[in-house]
Amino acid sequence: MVDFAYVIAGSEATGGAGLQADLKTFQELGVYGVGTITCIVSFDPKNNWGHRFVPMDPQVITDQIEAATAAHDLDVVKIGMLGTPATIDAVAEALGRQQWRHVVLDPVLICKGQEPGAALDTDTALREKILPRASVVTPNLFEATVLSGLAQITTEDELIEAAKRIHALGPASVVVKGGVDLPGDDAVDVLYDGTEVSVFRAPKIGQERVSGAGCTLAAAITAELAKGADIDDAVLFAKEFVTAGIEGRVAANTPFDSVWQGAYVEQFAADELA
Ligand code: PXL
Repeated sequence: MVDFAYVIAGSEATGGAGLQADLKTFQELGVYGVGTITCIVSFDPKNNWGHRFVPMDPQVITDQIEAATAAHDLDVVKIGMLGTPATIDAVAEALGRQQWRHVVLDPVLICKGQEPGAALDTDTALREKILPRASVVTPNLFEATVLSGLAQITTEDELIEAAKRIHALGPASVVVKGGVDLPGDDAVDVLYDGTEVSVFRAPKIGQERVSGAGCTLAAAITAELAKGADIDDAVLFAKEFVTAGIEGRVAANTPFDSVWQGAYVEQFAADELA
């Protein structure tokens, strides 16, 4: 029987990030995806592709979660962009209504186009109401800097220190992603589970950010956990999956390319045929 993976996240209208990237990842990895929309981001091509952001009515989020969790016995969920204190409250309340085997949190902090004041409230609500419920949290360099309170993160040791500080805020495991912004030739990720530190590396592919990379990594971790993998194996695999997706990225009229979630399976099929 097929395993189920659930995602509660924002819609990103170009298809590169957010719920769209999550559901594509789930499908590629052979799990049945179920999605709940928290907010809608529509980049504005007339305004330098800036973010236009509209949160869902919290009741509509609650209704979607009610429908999804009544229809299916879901126990592994990914949380992506939530958007406002009110949407965070609705999601936190719903998360508390049942037991979860895993809650994978991609702590999407600020979205351009939001008021800085509102963003601060949102960060605080995320930190207080969602982060402690996470079994895995996957901050990027910026999010790890904000959550850890470190002045900066420029080395692998600082990446590890950030992971330890974020672990102290409640989540069971922390994956801090160095990405293209951490100096060095490799894209370095650090996993800390409260006892052990594991470091994952892959050579950087260019120096440009690719849209959907963070979403895809967290979604791939979620899919692997849904299938029964342990966290170490899930992170190791997810890094391979997203690395293939970055290599196979698709160009767009936006200023950035997008991850192609089909690249891993294409590469795997090509290897099988070779
Ligand atoms: O990549 C972060 C992200 C997540 N979720 C949504 C987004 C974005 C970035 O644009 O729009 C909905």
